[in-house]
Amino acid sequence: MKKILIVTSNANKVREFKEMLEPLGYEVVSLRDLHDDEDVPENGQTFAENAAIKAEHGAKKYHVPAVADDSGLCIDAFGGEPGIHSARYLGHDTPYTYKNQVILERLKGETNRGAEFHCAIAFACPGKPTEVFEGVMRGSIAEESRGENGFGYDPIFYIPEYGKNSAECTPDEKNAVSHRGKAVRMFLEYFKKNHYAEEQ
Ligand code: ITT
Repeated sequence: MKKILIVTSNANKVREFKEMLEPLGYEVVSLRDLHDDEDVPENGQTFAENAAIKAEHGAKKYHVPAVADDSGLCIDAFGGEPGIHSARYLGHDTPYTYKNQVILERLKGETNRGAEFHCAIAFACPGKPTEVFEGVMRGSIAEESRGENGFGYDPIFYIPEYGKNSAECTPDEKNAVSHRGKAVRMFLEYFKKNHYAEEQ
């Protein structure tokens, strides 16, 4: 089994990485599996910088190649916010039902509802330059929250390709078009091309 360390404590990200990587024969190990709850300071200015900070931290700490994901929702009418602050927006531990409700309230009557999810995946290998792969999913903020799947802002994110909100999509539907799905596929191509995919 080929192991990939994902430097995240977000269980939903882990689930999505597993959905995409396990069928290809990879074993996904996360900080949760290592009982590591250290909070890595994300003080970068971009998704790519923050992903690199997290991946390099993990690679250095565990002396293995490590992957990290930094992602978020950018809303046009909010000038791209919450963006890299998506996890902390309205409070880190605030339930997403509340965060999503606040966003819908703030956009009431707003016709400019464009938005996009961004994902930067960084791959840090000890002794080598860090590589970053970025994916974007363009859509809009729905008029109402719908769906039980996914996580975070998925219930209020409308995906035009499917004509429904992200949380109404099956995991396969979401992963096929999502910011994370696109970045994971770019990462995998690089990973295989550079022969990292050997047994570890
Ligand atoms: P780690 O840093 O430990 O990976 P985190 O949750 O703090 O976990 P981020 O700083 O990258 O991760 O914040 C990402 C936030 O963006 C996440 O908590 C969600 O609120 C939102 N987000 C990212 N991808 C999403 C997706 O696919 N669907 C819904 N919301 C998403």
